[in-house]
Amino acid sequence: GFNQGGMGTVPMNAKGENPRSVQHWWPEVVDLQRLRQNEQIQDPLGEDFDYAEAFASLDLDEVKADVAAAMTDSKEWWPADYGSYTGLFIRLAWHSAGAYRSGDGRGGSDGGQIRFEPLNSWPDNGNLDKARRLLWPVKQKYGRSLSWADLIVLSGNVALEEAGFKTAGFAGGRVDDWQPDLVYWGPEKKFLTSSRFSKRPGQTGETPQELQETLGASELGLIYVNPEGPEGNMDILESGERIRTTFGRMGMNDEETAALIIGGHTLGKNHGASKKECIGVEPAAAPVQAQGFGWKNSCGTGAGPDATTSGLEGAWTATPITWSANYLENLYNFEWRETRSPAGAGQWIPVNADQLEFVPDAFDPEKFHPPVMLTTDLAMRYDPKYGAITKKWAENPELMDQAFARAWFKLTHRDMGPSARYAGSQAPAEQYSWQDPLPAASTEVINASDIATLKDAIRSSGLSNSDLVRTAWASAVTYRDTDLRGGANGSRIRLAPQKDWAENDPGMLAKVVGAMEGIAADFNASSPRNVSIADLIVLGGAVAIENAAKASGHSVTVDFTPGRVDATQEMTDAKGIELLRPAADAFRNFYSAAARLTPTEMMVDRADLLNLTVAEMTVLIGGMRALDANSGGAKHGVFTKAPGMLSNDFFVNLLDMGTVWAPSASEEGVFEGRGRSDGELKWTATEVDLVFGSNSELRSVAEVYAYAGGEERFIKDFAKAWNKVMMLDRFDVK
Ligand code: HEB
Repeated sequence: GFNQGGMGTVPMNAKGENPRSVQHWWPEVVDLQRLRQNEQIQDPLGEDFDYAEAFASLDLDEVKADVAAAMTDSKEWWPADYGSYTGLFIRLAWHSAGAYRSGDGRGGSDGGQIRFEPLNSWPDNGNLDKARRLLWPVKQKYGRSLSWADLIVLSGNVALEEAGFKTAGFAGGRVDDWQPDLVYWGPEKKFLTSSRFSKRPGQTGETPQELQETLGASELGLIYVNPEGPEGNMDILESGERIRTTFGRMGMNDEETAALIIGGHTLGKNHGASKKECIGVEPAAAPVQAQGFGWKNSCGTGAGPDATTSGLEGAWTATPITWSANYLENLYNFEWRETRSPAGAGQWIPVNADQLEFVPDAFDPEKFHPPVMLTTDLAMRYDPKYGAITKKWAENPELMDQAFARAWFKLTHRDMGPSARYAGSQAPAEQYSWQDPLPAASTEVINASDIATLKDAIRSSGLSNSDLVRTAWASAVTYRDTDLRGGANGSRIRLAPQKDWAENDPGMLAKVVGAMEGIAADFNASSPRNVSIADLIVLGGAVAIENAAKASGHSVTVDFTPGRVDATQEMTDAKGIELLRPAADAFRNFYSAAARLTPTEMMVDRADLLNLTVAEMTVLIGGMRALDANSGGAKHGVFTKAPGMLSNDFFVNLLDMGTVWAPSASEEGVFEGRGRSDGELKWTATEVDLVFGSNSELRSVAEVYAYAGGEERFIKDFAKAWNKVMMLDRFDVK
């Protein structure tokens, strides 16, 4: 592909007289912008608007009929291939979902992020600006009851269904964002400039190669891999390895990956009629009169038969708008040779192509072409592992159809979180392991007097405040607001792999869980209602915080909403859960070699995954330190003479000019605080403690909690932020 745009025009609004960020001058200062996004009110639909409810009230069949009508309503400004936007709509849905990466849950269809830069202008998303404009009449008709994010995925489903394919279903409930997510998409400064598959040090052979953790694509600006093959070399086997790595990063196995590629390329075509020089800049760089359209093609009619997107050209099957098994028939029945598209891109056609002109032209009913394959398509046959799978499907196309239905549903729904978030009447009944399923909630939830009884039982269990807080936090901190996975519900903290994570202090954890199981057994034997371990773990945290506040002379009630359930090991996908493991958790002063960023950056990243604001992050760190809740019982940052008591000592002592800080001579990553006058060692700390004194924005919030008389406010805010974290995954309650 060559659709990089970038003709060197200076965007009309870039005079360079804009304010510059702090990081422009001092790149080393931590950027809190991601958390600022969490505190802005940014929804023009109104704060009280309940999207899932609005969506559920739609007549989904009517909406689908409207999408189907738009799909065959060919516009002269972007004429439909074969009279239908089938392929375009599927590609739109796939690219909106396909930027998802399982490492941190970022990307994906939720939020409708493909509407915004950088995704809107990614080279790989060429001409998807047209696809969304074609859907605008449907979006306009349903307004706020149909989010762009839902409409984009739905359009892919409708296209598949209209083509005759039976999908697994569709769930709505994706809430639109109104600004781009701040995502680390990669280190590069320019799109499509370098491959990320660098060789390991000392490695000589061709494969395997590494891709930096959490990134999903082989080059910046692609959804996954270069269609022409690695770095444009038409190396089929190497291409197969890269497909495996990049699709693996989105949590797809070989079977799911092959099904997606085969199913996707059963329909639609490639667009590469014109030369690279014909194609204008991407939407973000286009002049205002282009009204959001990019990639203006100045050759021929610029669209229809002259359309150029990837620069590759041709269709894979004889049935580009009808579902069929023709992709695998072609892949296996023919031998393939290299050729070039009119635009000059490397692709493959059958060796006897001139005898195989059975693929219809997109516009001229008299014309026929040979089928084409991309280098990545040929990997579906020649890569030994993909080949073993696809060979079977070639003989049993209905197995491929079933695999594609499941994989497509996963692709387009996997960043929506648990099925409790699904809206509308057309979601499949089947539960999938990637949804992190939970058992049904018990109909009768524990009541206020049960909660009082259980709190007494926890109080007399002999468990320390620190252990209760540590355990509750560990159970909740796996939550990721990016793909709505993880969290305390299900109490998967009791199960492998979480129960064995070193930072969860397995011995301590087993003790707390054992005690909770005892309390639950006693209670459930004598009450008509049942309490879950998940609820008890969270309630334990609340009890500990209330106790610890009392010990410092304050009375606070931590909100508690019962109704959590306990998952079983069987319903837990251990490999999928392992992806939720925090490489660092500043709240427990934990940092591991697996961390990709500095301790402070990891803290901000985790706070962002927990949807926290700057103030919430600050108050939680201070409170957790006072509660002595560090992983492994480390004392770093526990700036108090009374650990386990809920006080604002962390802030008061951090800001005390009587302490001078210096890196420890013996322990890397640790700092020592000594009395300014006597040189006596007072405290130890890590970077994530000291940054609340060194960073000017964080210090300004730390000051609030260190004010004389600031402890009351601190405890109230801490309890509130704590409950927010405990409730992050409660999609079952409004
Ligand atoms: Fe695809 C198209 C590549 C996967 C679906 N793709 C396409 C193209 C290319 C590609 C280059 C052309 C574009 C234009 O227009 O020019 N893919 C690719 C790659 C991969 C893929 C490299 C990985 C390996 N796909 C895929 C998937 C899916 C798809 C997974 C789904 C599921 N595609 C698609 C479609 C189309 C495409 C539907 C067509 C579009 C139209 O028609 O427009």
